[in-house]
Order: sequence, then structure tokens, then C-alpha cells
Amino acid sequence: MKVVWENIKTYSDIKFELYRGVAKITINRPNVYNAFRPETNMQMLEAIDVCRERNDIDIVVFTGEGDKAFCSGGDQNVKGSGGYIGKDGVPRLNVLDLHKKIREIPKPVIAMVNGYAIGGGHVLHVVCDLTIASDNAIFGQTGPKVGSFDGGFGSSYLARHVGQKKASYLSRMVGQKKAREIWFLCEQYSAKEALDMGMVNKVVPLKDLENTVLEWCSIMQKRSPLALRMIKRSLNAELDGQHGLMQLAGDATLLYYLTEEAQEGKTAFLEKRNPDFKKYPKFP
Ligand code: 2NE
Repeated sequence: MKVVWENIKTYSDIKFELYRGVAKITINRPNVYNAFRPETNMQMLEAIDVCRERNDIDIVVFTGEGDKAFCSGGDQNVKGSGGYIGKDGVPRLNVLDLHKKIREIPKPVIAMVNGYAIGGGHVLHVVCDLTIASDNAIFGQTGPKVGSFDGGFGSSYLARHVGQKKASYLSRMVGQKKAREIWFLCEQYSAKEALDMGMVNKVVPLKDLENTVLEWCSIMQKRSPLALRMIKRSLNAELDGQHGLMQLAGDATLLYYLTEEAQEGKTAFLEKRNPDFKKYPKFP
């Protein structure tokens, strides 16, 4: 399939493109295996906000430029004592803001892993809703080797990933064990091993990666966007505590606003009369 991506906006560190309702955000720093610096994250934050707002964008795909790396995490060249230092001289860890936005955007987000997903790059794929990887992909954490760690989604959500193919309570405990192994040892894992662990959804040859991702997108684009949104919110809520419940409840409010019953409350207020809620059905 010949795919021609249309540029949405030009940035220094990322490519931001669109094809048939699929927005692709490509970290474009191949010389450092697509490591991110604060500017990279600022640009991804802006791009994902655009994806959230635009009605013609159904799905977001993250990937890395070239065939070597999806993302190798924080750029060690700009790591200072308080975080990663951008051109403004301010140390930041703003990739965590990106993680929050990936969780919150009410649309599916896919990691298209085309090589190394290492360190913060591994966390980035973990946080995405789905991961499709090429068979040359390599997964792993490096934090405790290079003086860092991510105890957020990169640990807790990872622990929920691994072993997810098995349903029993005990297998989820294996998830915790494996997540600790991944973080404590900082070893690397092949795409096949990642698939077996339940960390990725599908592994394909590199040449088929983008088409496979687009095929999955075209299937999801036939599904009800609101149903996908509610599923994402519900699955997030289990891990995200009060914040997740707030997001799910926000969508419940959205659905309520769409009802005539909710409209009656507002209309009655504006018409300075008592609302008549009795006429609406109560479902058992
Ligand atoms: C990715 C990996 C395993 C690849 O190894 P290899 O041997 O295939 O390639 P090489 O030669 O190491 O890397 C190719 C070029 O990319 C640069 C390298 O310095 C090298 O540059 P040149 O020598 O050709 O000029 N490069 C790769 N990763 C980089 C990085 N992260 N920052 C700057 N330059 C990088 C191997 O390269 C590797 O292990 N990379 C480091 C991965 C890493 O430790 N990332 C940071 C983890 S901490 C983090 O991301 C983080 C967090 O823990 C919490 C919050 C936020 C971020």
C-alpha cells in the first residue's frame, strides 16, 4: 500500500503528519537514536493537543525516524542535575506530561516500535494503548544503569502488562516479578520475548510495520469512537485512582449532557420554571 503522509506542522525535533484520520508523531533525532530533549517533548505535547482537538484525527501513532530506534529515552547529552536541560536553561522532566496526555486523550494511541525502545523510550511504548513492533525491535530499561528511573506508568503500568496473556491472579504477580527484573537488571529483550510477556500486541517484519499499524487503525476507525473512548477511560480508571475516576466521570457527564433530561434542567433554569424530570424514563 502506497501511503503519502501529509505534513500537519513542521518542527525541529518531530515530524507531525496525517493519513486518512491517523496522525503520526515521529521523533526525528536519529543521530541519538531518537532520544528526547525538553524541546522534543514540548513539540510532542503540542502535537498531541492538536490530535485531541481535531475532529478529523481518529488515532495517534508514535514512532521514531529510521530503522534503528523507536526512542532511546532522555538525551543524555543534555541531562543536568535537575532534569533534562533545554535551550532555555531550565531542567525539565516534561516527558511525564506527555505520558499523562497519552493516557488522557480520548482516542487510541499506538506505539509503532521500529527498533530500540529503551529507557524513557520503553516507557513511552508502555504508556501507549497498543504496541505493534517490528521483529528487529529491542525492549528494555536502563534507568538504574544510567542514574535514573521512572516509578510512574513506566513501572506500575508495566507490571500490569507483563503476563497479561494469563488471566489468573497468580500470573499478575508474575507481572510484578518480571517488571522488577526488567528494571533491576536492565537487560534487553527481543520483540518475540516482549510479545510472549504481553508487552506488545503484535510483531511483524519491519517492512510490514507501517501497513500493519494502518490496518489496525482502519479496523478501529470502523468502531464506535465513543465506545472506544469509554473503554480506554474505564481501563485507565482501574490504575489511575481518583484521577482515572475523574476522567471516566467526566465522560459520564458528557453523555448525561447529551440527554434530554439534562437539557430540561438547563432549559427550566433559563425559562425560570421548575424542571419536569418526571417525564424521562428510569432504567432498571
Ligand atoms: C539504545 C542503545 C542500546 C543502542 O546501542 P547501540 O550500541 O546499538 O548504539 P550506540 O552506539 O550506543 O548509539 C548510537 C548513537 O546514539 C546515541 C549514542 O551516543 C550514539 O551516538 P554516536 O556515538 O554515534 O555519536 N544515543 C543513543 N541513545 C542515546 C541517548 N539516550 N542519549 C543520547 N545519545 C544517545 C544505546 O545507545 C543505549 O543504551 N542508549 C542509552 C539509553 C538510555 O540510557 N536512555 C536514558 C534512560 S533514562 C530515561 O530515558 C528517562 C527516565 O529513566 C525517566 C524519566 C525520563 C527519562
